[in-house]
Amino acid sequence: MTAIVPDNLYSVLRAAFADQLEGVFLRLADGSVVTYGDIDDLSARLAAVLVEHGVGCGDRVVAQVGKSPMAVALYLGCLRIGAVYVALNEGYTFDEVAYFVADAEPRLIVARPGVPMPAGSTTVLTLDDAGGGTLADHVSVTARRQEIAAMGGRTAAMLYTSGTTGKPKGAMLTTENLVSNATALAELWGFSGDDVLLHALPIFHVHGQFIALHCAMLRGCEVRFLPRFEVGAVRRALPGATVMMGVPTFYSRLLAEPSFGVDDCVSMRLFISGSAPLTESVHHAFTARTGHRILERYGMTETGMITSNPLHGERIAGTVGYPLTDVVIRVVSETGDACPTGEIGVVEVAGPNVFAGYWGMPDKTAASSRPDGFFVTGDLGSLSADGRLTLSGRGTDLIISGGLNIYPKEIELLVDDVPGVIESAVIGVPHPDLGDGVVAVVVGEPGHDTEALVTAIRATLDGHLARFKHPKHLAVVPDLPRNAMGKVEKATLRRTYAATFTT
Ligand code: MLC
Ligand code: AMP
Repeated sequence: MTAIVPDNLYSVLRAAFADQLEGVFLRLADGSVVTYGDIDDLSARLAAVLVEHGVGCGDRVVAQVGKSPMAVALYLGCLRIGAVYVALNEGYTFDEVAYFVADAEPRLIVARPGVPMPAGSTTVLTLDDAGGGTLADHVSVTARRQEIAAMGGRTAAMLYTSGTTGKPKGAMLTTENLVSNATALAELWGFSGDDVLLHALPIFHVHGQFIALHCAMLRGCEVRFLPRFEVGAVRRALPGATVMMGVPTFYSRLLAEPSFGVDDCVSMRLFISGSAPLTESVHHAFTARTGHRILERYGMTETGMITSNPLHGERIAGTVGYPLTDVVIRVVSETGDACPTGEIGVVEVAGPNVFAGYWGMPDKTAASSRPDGFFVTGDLGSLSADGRLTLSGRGTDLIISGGLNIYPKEIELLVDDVPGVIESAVIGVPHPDLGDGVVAVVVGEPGHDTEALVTAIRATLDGHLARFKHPKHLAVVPDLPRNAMGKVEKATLRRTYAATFTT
């Protein structure tokens, strides 16, 4: 039976925390708190400010802002009026933001003060990391807007995700996607009103914004809201916390502290990891040091969470567990047939968590799904006899660095344009801190000055490409390895540069 999903995500969250209005929602690093009642009031005022600025149901609001209670309230304010919240990575450059703005055609942009925006005639309001700026100025003089939009927009939020060859695509996430996923996870991971969630993730991605915040709001529990992941701050916030969600880098960085251990984790009941592969060695080292078995789960922007290791039962290192409630997965071969148990193929997924499509790109939407509705993740994996999924890489060249996706093509196109470069190949190789580290292998024109070429490449990337995507190592070589078809052999390059960051 199909569940009836309310139209408005905020009304679902509001109903869940309705008896917690006096309770703490966000506890900031300086000890100040924002209660559920405060956020309800603030998001209502923000909804009014949005309406005053002409934002209506279905309109996009682009936000490239820091992590603050006001940023959370902005998201919730959008939900209240059915506007589509589009969060952008804070590190994106003007050029990158220009693409997103041109594509999303927002009614309103909210950005940090002093950061130039490619806005054209679109209104820009500012929001600094402390919650100040012109957005806050409007909020302070605007009356609370009482009603929640009766009809939420079908798309609640849109997050951009890149492809191997093409431009980034806006993944449209509906109320049903987000409600079904959060409800399943809050249940599966045993969230209760007594939990205290340690939140050190950015809030411009599925992980920190939807998974973490929705789980907390559905149970009305406290969130220790840190501006970013910093080991010292996280260790100070751990006592009293019960759950932490993180990318694998969080765990390897904690382990890199010799004094980190059992005493840090006395109040914790659950450490969750995802967004990138958690190595078996980190999983085991964490257990040895703290007694906690990290619970690894798997997801992506277009689908939210897909599988999870169990809360009770065996959490197996190197596996990502079983499909969530109402989610169906299958592993198929190149011919589209289901793979036998244990055989590696492409992971496909169907369920209420699967997105509505790519914004304005029906062809790309169609190309990403099968006629029977299954979404093709592009991840490779295999299923055990009892339905447990083990991932084994991707069918594409995607690099995942510190939980952030980086597409080689985007970097190669920029590098290839630098005068003096003949061609380039960008790869990800093991990095002890970030999982994958980006390496650019470049062929220069005959007679080039290597140092000058490297400087020119770095200068080109500056300003065009968010810093986290910049190659951590740049090698200039006479030629690239190719197969008989003339295609660059990235597997060979990955082997050649495998030890770049580990020795
Ligand atoms: C920052 N830098 C990175 C980086 N993060 N470089 C490569 N990979 C990264 N992930 C660079 C900066 O550009 C800067 O470069 C330098 O490192 C220092 O910046 P910083 O801001 O001080 O970095 P740090 O705080 O150390 O951040 C690392 C991190 C952070 C791992 C803590 O990236 C992070 O919080 N990652 C989580 C990402 C996330 O939430 N992913 C979920 C996606 S959703 P320079 O050159 O300027 O010095 C998803 C679905 C799912 O995938 O399943 O969840
Ligand atoms: P994104 O497009 O940013 O949502 O990234 C989604 C991708 O992250 C997935 O397609 C996977 O390749 C990867 N991913 C997420 N969780 C895990 C995990 N637990 N293990 C391995 N890869 C993961």
